[in-house]
Amino acid sequence: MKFLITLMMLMSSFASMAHDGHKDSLEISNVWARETLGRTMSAAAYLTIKNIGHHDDHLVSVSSKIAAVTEIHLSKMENNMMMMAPVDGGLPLPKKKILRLKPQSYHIMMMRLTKPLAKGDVFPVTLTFKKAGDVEIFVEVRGIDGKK
Ligand SMILES: [Cu+2]
Repeated sequence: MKFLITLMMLMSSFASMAHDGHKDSLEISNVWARETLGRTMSAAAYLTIKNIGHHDDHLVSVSSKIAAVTEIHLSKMENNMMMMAPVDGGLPLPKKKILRLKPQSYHIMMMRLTKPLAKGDVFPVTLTFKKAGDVEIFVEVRGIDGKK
């Protein structure tokens, strides 16, 4: 009986993996993060989310197991310095609209990483949407120049 429950849990996790990057209402692409250099123990992840559903949605929160803290951040120039801060309340994603998390703009911030990120690594991040619920995505780590 115990074995059966474990097997069912496994199967349900495979089912959610099959949905990677694509819940019916969302099209997720260009998912990547920059490798970390030296002793840097924080990293940003980027992606493009298109709402192809019939309803407005909202990216409520993000989480990952590779960092102690994972937050939605916004970078912006202030007094000629690049500053970043957590975004309160998440990000709206109206139907037919595209949300781009990209360098010098919105990003997923991971702080106090459990280990450095090396080019070629892949790690999961969970996005939580108001309508679409939890969506697991797999982030590809690229070089410091943003190239594969
Ligand atoms: Cu940040």
